Amino acid sequence: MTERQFIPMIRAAREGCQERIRGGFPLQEHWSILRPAMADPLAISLPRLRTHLEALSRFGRNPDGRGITRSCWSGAHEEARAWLLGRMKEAGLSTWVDEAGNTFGRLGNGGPSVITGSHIDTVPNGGPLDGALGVLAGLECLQTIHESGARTRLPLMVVAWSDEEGRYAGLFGSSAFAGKLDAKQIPRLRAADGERLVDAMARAGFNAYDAPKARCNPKTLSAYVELHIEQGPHLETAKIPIGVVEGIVGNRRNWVTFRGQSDHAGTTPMAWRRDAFMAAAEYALRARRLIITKGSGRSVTNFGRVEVGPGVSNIVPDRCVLLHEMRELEPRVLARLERQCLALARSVAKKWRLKVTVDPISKSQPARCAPRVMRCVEAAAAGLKLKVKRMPSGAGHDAQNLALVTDSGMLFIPSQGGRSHRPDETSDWRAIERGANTLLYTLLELAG
Ligand code: HGY
Ligand code: MN
Ligand code: MN
Repeated sequence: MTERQFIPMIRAAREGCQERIRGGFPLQEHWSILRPAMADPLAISLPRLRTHLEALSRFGRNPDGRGITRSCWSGAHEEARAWLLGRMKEAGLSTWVDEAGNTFGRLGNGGPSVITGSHIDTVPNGGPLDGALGVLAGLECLQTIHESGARTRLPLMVVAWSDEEGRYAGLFGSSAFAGKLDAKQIPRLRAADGERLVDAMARAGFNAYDAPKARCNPKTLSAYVELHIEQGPHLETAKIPIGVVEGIVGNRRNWVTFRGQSDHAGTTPMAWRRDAFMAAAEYALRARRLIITKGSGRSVTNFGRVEVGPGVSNIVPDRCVLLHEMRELEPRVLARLERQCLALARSVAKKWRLKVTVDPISKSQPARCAPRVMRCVEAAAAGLKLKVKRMPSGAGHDAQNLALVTDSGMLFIPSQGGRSHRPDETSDWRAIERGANTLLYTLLELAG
């Protein structure tokens, strides 16, 4: 069938489909009409996407050749940003970087944009797909559309959001874009090792105090959709290729500092000791229990860092700092758990006759994904004859900030063994191709 023949079909199907969107019908018929009719249906180039994923994974590759450490604003990250801008230009996109370090590529003009993307920063010793997949699959989709000569009704954009992993502040770039960045916090933001955000950004050529200027005008946006690896075991276990994200957990990250009394570790009677480490250890175990038993059943918590001072064998610790985070999909449950943990910290400190302070680092709100975006992902998957599963995201993502300013959603592909935030994070190439093609048709649907 030639293009001349199937264009009218597209128009008819689209009328029908817009009808269905208004009427709330699923879009499945839309794509089942279209795709078989299309002589050579649009598809991403897996070889090119693979080349780009492998190239990006080399920036910040650890000396042992396994994990990747590409923290935002680091030399490796800024080299990766320059490389990405080059690929965006090659793909025919107009490009720019905003004051919060978000890297943009755009195809088309006029009208509110349909945005896709993710992040190119990684956790320390992380894997090659977390974030990178969403940015490079998004770029691949825009390049495929551009090369096909197809013109969408709305412009398309692909973005790499800065510091999603939160070395300094979680979801930093998309928070600034969504107008959520608290300017007063900027001088206080620092990494767990003490390095200040202001210094890290200055080294990369950015003025951290300008970051709030990255705030978007929501009227210039039509929708956001992000492709990401699931980072958990559910899709692989269920043998389902595409996850349609219904909601994204909120996160509370705090420093919990217990201050006691240093004493001789040999001569001080055990009952006399005001041992900061012991109080912190009791708090950690009881907070974990509280979140498991009093949360939603999906609530989770983690203690990713412990600092004990003065840190020598023969002195009773007088200071212990915990890096404590908790996550939950229901806003009220998350707020209650944070309050209960604060009360627990105070009661443990009292029991051990020492002081405790809880200092917030970052907080993100849980977000519900937009039904319109979810339906478009499901229609695109149906057109590709791929089964889908609606599910929550236990990981935080930039999409939850975009939900504050536009219709926002996500799609997942399975992670092998559910592994992520570790060097052996991986998904198979067929899964990556399915995810990227589903993203392609989701973008075509959202951008008309
Ligand atoms: O930590 C997270 O949830 C995400 O991977 N940034
Ligand atoms: Mn991620
Ligand atoms: Mn991550």
